[in-house]
Amino acid sequence: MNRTELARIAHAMTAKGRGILAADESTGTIKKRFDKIKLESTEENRRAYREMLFTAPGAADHISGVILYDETLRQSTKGGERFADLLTRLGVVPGIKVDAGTKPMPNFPGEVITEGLDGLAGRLAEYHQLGARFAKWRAVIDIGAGIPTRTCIETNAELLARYAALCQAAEIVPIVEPEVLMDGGHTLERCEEVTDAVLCEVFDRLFAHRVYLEGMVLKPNMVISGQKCPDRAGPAQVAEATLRCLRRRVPSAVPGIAFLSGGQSEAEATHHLDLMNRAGGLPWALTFSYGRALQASALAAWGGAPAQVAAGQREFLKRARLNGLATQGKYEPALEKQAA
Ligand code: 5MM
Repeated sequence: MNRTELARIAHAMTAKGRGILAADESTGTIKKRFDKIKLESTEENRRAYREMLFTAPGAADHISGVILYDETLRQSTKGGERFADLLTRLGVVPGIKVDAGTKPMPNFPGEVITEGLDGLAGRLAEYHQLGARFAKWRAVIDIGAGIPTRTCIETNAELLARYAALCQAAEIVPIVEPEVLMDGGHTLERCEEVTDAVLCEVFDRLFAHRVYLEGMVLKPNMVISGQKCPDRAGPAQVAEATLRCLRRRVPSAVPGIAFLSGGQSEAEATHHLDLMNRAGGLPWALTFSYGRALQASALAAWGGAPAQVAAGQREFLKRARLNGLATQGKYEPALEKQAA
């Protein structure tokens, strides 16, 4: 394992002013996104959409890395440049989603386990050759009546740690993503309790598997009320509870934390990140690794029309720029009113 190189990449991924674009929607997920704009999910449409995002002028000023899906890592621009080469040329680190999605956990109704460890060492070697320098694995923890169970938390944490160790052996920085979902009617307090337990277990297993903390990036949920909670907590409470939870559970050796947006609106996700960075005095960099909160407006503006590429890129650049400001605590909600 080349620790110096792992630490260098992890730092580059979480550098101030920049963050990560999660464009690793699997074929099923991107189809759902395209359904919303009434666009068929063909390989060419998926390629064209990703090209629109990756070639947005100026976006690389605010985007440090892009998480790709297997298909996308093998695709190229219309002009024939491989996406991984294009991103590297722009100073953006290419990454790859390596989990194989979630499956129901036998004997644990309502809970899921992430698959993808079989053959992972071989796949990582190939991905490295194709240009990927970091990877992502997402574990999903749902909150509901009687869940999550200890067994679900422990099993998912163990899988995350084994994945992270395999990545580092292949000189690939692991993004460790334990996502506590914000679906449901739970309170912020319940989300904090579950997120705390999950992060505690994840770092216990990372330690047990001797994962080099300086060479990884954590991608957690924010501590937030469930979408259907009748009395949702405000932005200041979200920022405060999230920082309290992370300070308790994330060692300072971890260079950076890149949040998922998890179903928050674009503006909400940016505002929360900004408030946390305004707090200052944090031992790790705090940035974004958003999927929907970076892409929703861009996808709608593009709509699958070649004539709308520039409009889609403007929306993407706006979100990238505002989130870049939020990593520095320099975002103002009033900036949302400015044209893309
Ligand atoms: C880009 O979305 C990813 C979805 O992957 P699947 O198709 O396998 O479900 C997802 O893992 C994403 O990287 C994170 O959840 C962050 O995205 P959001 O939209 O929550 O910011």
